[in-house]
Amino acid sequence: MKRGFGLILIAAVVAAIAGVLLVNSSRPAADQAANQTVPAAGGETGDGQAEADGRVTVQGFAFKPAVLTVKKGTTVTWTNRDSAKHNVVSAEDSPAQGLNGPLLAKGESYEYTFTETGTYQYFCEPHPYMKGTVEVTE
Ligand SMILES: [Cu+2]
Repeated sequence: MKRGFGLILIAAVVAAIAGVLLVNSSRPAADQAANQTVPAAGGETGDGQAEADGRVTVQGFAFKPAVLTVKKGTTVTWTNRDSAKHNVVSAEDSPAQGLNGPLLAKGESYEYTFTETGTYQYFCEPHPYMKGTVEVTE
């Protein structure tokens, strides 16, 4: 009788431990699933914004990204993050023209809306080695 009760107690403890292990092993899987949906949702939002507008950062005497592809009708914003002044001007031999921004101080931006498709090559007048391209597609 006493021994039978002991076996039941051990069985109950084993069952309880197994239950805890099961719950713990299923939790990380649930966390992983939750974590996986967050970046996926963020990525979709980022893609949507990339189609709606374009951004180029002017930093370290370079345009980032150096080549940006956008759809026709997109407004691209260049923002200077350098202490040095930069501008955005169409290269003379660029297939598509139209970029002619002012010298931008740190934190200032230049916007241009691309209403025609084409390859827009540009550079920075004070630093002609700074070059960038915007590919505008249908
Ligand atoms: Cu420059």
